[in-house]
Amino acid sequence: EGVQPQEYTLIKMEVVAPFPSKLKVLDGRKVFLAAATLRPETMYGQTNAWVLPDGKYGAFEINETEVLILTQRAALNLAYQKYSRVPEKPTCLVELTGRDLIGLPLKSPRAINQIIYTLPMLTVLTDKGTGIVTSVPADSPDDYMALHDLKAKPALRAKYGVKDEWVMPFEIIPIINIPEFGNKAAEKVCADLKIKSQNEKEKLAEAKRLTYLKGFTEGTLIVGEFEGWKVQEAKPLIRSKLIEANEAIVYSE
Ligand code: A2H
Repeated sequence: EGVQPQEYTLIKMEVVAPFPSKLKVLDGRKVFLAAATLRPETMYGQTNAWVLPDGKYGAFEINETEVLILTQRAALNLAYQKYSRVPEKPTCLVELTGRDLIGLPLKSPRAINQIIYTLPMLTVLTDKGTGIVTSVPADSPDDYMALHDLKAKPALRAKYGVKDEWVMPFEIIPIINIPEFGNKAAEKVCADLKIKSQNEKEKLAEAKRLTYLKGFTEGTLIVGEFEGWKVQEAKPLIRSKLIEANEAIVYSE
C-alpha cells in the first residue's frame, strides 16, 4: 500500500434474487457486492464484476435492511470511517469465497446493461479496496484483457464454472472518447502493446498508465447525462450524485 491514502468510490451492485443456496441466509435483504473504483464516471460501461475465485469474502450487515459483500478487511476499514454509517463491529452473516459469487446476476448503478454477471479475475488483490472490482473493458486494460481471456478460452470458463451466457453476449460499451485512442481506449492500447493475456502484468501496468492519464486529461464522455462533458469535469459530479442517491459509498485506505 502507498503512503498516501487512496480515496475510492464503492459502487453498490445489487444481487438479483432469487439467491443461490450459499446466499439463502440473506433472503429478504438487499444484498450488494461493493466494488472499489477510482473511475466512477465510467460506470455506464460496466459489463460484469470481478472476484478472486479463491479470495475470502463475507456478507456484512451494514444496517437493518442492507448487506454488503466484500473482504473482512474492507468491512472493518469501512466501519472505522466516520461517515460510513457502518456499525463499528459489522456482523458477518455468512462467509463466502469468490467461487460462491461467480455467476451472481447484478444490477449496477448507471450501467447501460440491465444485468451484469460476477466473473473470475485472477489478478484481483484481496488486500486492496474491497476485493471486488467492477469491469469496464472500454477503458480499463485489466478488465479488457480479463474479459478477452474468458471469451477466448473455453477451458478457463469451464475451470471456474462460468456459463457462456454470462460472458459471450457482453461486448465493450464505448463511453469515453480519447482523441489519441478512440472510443475503446483499453482495446487500442492493449493491441498497440501486443498484450496477450491478463497475466502480462508489466505491459498492463504501462497500458494502465497510458489510458488512465489520457482518459482523465483528454477524455470526453459520449454517453449518459454528462454526454459531451470532459471526464475531468464530470467525474466529481457523477461521484456526488451516486453518493447522494445511496448508490455508492466513500471509502479510503
Ligand atoms: B478501476 P489503484 Cl475504467 N484488485 O475502476 C485489483 N484491481 C482493483 C482492486 C483489487 N482489489 N480494487 C480496485 N481495482 C481496480 C474502473 C477503472 C479502473 C477504469 C480504468 C482504470 C482503473 C473499472 N474497473 O484503474 O491500484 C479498479 O479499477 C486503473 C488503476 O488503487 C480501480 O479503479 O490505483 C483501480 O484498480 C484502483 O487501482
